Amino acid sequence: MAKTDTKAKALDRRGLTDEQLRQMFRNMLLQRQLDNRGFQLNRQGKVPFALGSEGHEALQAGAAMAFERGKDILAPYYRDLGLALGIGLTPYEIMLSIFARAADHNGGRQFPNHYSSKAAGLMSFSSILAAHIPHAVGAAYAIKYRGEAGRAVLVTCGDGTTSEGEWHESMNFAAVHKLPLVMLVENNEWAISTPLDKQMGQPEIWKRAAGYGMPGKRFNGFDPIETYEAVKEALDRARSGGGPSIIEGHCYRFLAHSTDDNDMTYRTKELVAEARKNDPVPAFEHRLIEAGVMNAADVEALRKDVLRETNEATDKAEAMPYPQASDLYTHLYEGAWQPWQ
Ligand SMILES: Cc1ncc(C[n+]2csc(CCOP(=O)(O)OP(=O)(O)O)c2C)c(N)n1
Ligand SMILES: [Mg+2]
Repeated sequence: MAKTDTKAKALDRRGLTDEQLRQMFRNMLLQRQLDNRGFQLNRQGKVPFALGSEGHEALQAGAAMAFERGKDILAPYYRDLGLALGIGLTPYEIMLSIFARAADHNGGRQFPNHYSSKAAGLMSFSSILAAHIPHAVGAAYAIKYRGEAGRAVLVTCGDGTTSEGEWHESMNFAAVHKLPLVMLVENNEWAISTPLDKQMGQPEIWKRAAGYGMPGKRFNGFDPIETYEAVKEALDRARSGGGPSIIEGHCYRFLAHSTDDNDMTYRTKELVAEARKNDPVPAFEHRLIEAGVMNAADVEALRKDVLRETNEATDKAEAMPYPQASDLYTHLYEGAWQPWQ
């Protein structure tokens, strides 16, 4: 790795070490590579569906760095590839989910991109927008009820999801009971084809926090360091008995909503190209090189390593068997009872 050059431009690193900065950057490269792979596999007819986090890389790598493994609980939503990777899931585990293989933690029975891992503290979640938020609030309630100091729940969702009734009810309940919860909103300006100004009359979601009686904050979700700082501050507060908060990271959805969506029916190429000028991946690469944390050869080596890991994960997961019809009801009903009996 590059030695810190005395002439290097100082980086406002908010306490993050060189190693943590490189880890965040690797996570961002891996997100992009795996995103790409999902779309490629879909076009090859090998997986029925894929969904990308392009534009969310910095936000998710920064947030994951603030998560305490073995203590905190993550209740994510479907676009959280980088959060899943950042708290310890492997590309192989991600690929098992995308390929819907039996060895997936959900037995290959979940919707693709809906990862879960008990070992990593990642809660299983639903495709129904906001349905996971009351569950996350319940987990935070359990932490408080049991007096488990130093733990918190990090729950995430998109901008559109904040319009759901469950979102409001959950925030209210969390505030009343001062639960150890952080509501992280990933504002990418779109909810499939619905732009932010057709979703809400007041576009700064973090400002709603005051209405519930909790702290709120907005940060630049294209900056992983700023994200890390905002998420860490909110998680530290929650872990130490200071109650919940709503924090909002601003980013952008560079790809279509999913492989089932054609975004050119509701937005223009020019609009996306304009947002891409602030692409967080090359921007962070540039900052790390400028600060002497990495050099161009380090970045090249990292890119190759990420591609190798993605290729190996793809081949290994693809070779695994699908779930069998005979285990369709496993984990659904207690004992050997079958619904048709
Ligand atoms: C209750 C409910 N309504 C509608 C949908 C269909 N749907 C799936 S994703 C989505 C958009 C959500 O947008 P946002 O919360 O901003 O997240 P993003 O996809 O932009 O990351 C919609 C409307 C759903 N899954 N659940
Ligand atoms: Mg959105």
